[in-house]
Amino acid sequence: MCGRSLVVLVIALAACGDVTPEPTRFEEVGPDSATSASGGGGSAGGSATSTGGAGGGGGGAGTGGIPSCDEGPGEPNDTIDKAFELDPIDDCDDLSKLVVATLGDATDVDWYRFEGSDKAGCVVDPTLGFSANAALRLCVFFECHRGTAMVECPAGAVPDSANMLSGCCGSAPFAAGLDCGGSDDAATVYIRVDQAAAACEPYLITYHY
Ligand SMILES: [Ca+2]
Ligand SMILES: [Ca+2]
Ligand SMILES: [Ca+2]
Repeated sequence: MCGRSLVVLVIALAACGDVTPEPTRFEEVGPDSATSASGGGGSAGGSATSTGGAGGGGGGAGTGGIPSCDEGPGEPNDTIDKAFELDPIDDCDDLSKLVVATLGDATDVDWYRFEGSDKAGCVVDPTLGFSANAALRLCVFFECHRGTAMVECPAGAVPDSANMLSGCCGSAPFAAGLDCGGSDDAATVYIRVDQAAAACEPYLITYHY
């Protein structure tokens, strides 16, 4: 940058008056611009270093960060693609499905998934309940087997999305409305539990479809 502005200055000076010092000046600018190029290389090196640092941080969170209290099905289950697969259920459900697990700390995220099928004569009414001593966030996201999920979040729950899937989040039990746009409202249902207000927070989720 300094080299360039120097060139501009030199050209401006040259334009203003005598032309004699011109060749000598350009000899000086050469090494200067080389220096600024090597400065650019240095800044590229800096960004490579910061990328390396971010990678290291991810590794630490993935493996070393699981507290010993963090018990539950499928741990580590901190991303949607690592969601623990629960037994499939249909919409003639008996309300007896539950998951018992623990949020290890404020950074722990627990993902679960199940297949919900739509049978004639029963109602698709995906409902999540939970009990825990401290506050946490409970979310549900839907992937319709056919069609696009139209999700309705009841009062107290807010619309949210994960991995392009629509859903709802709440800090109290809620029943989401789901419509896949056709006669079959079968869907893969993803449940996410996170944002524990306390470390080593045990919780119990009930769910039905
Ligand atoms: Ca049902
Ligand atoms: Ca957990
Ligand atoms: Ca987890």
